[in-house]
Amino acid sequence: MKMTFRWFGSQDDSVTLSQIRQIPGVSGVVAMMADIPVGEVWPKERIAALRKEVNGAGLELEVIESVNIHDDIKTGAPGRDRYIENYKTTIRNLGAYGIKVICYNFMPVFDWTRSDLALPLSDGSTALAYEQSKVDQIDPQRIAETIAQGSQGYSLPGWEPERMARLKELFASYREVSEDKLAANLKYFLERIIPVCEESGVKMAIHPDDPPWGIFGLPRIVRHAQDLDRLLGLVDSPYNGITLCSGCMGASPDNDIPAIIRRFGKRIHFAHVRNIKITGPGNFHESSHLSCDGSLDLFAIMKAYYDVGFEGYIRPDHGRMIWGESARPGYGLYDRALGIAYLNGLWEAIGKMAKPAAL
Ligand code: DNO
Repeated sequence: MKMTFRWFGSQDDSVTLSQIRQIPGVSGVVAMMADIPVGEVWPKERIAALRKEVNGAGLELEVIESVNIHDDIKTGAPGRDRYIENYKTTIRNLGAYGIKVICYNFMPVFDWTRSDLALPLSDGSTALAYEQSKVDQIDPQRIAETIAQGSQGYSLPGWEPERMARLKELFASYREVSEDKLAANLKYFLERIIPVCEESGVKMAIHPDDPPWGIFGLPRIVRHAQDLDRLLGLVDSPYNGITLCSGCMGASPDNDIPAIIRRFGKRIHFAHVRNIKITGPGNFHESSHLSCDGSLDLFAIMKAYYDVGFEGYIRPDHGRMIWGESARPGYGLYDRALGIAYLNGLWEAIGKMAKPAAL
């Protein structure tokens, strides 16, 4: 596996490349370009400059999270072909600068959703949380405001203000989009871009829906193992793969993450590994990465990755806010660095137990 760390760029992150470089075992960063409007081409010069900056800090840039998908592609609107052509150009441009994996999602309107971005935990830290009854009370048209209030002034991935300003229109555009229609639109998209991925050496890795159940009456198609089966069958190429987010899919107790890893291992190109504490049906909060702090067994998860011979990219995911750090919710330095130390420890122990050294 290759351990990475998500980084939002020098203009938009409280964490610096030199800090990331000092986390033991990290080979590279996972980056994005939040200022490029969804649907537009990522220019080569920008990618080259980003790569130079990251490489200059002694880190690799091989994963992008995310190149977001324009809603016209998801709804199958007439404008979709133009955005698909742009996406193909972006894939070619990224491939030309050594990008190996693009993480993306196919969630209508909203990317990840939470009811609280700073829930106090008993140890004095804060974490992101989701409580269904609270979400049910939020007017979907106003959720962007609720989310922005807890964002500490940082931009939040997937919550682009220009899209949030058009929520009413966006909701209307999904009115006729059933889950089957959404899956058909994903197939249409993948059929056109995967050949370009194959030529460019760039693998697509879809992120599951977060949380992995329907919200606000919008269709959802990446929630559980059956969905992953369907997704991989839409275009049967290794370039059509998965970002397996343990904390996201694991929020549904029906999703057995180690079993999912064993089943889909070869098509998982990017692993997000984090823990969550399920507190009731439809309710959870994020926790430290440690197994004993959450509902997921991180040893079993890492063991499954080891057993399938995982050689892809991995990163810790959302951390708690600890030690007085002020950062983008979920994306501070400290708790994610602790998460990496723990994941590396598990990996080393699993490897050494699998192949004990001769005494
Ligand atoms: C939030 C992230 C998501 C994720 C996208 C992938 O913290 O997990 O925004 O990056 O859904 O496209």
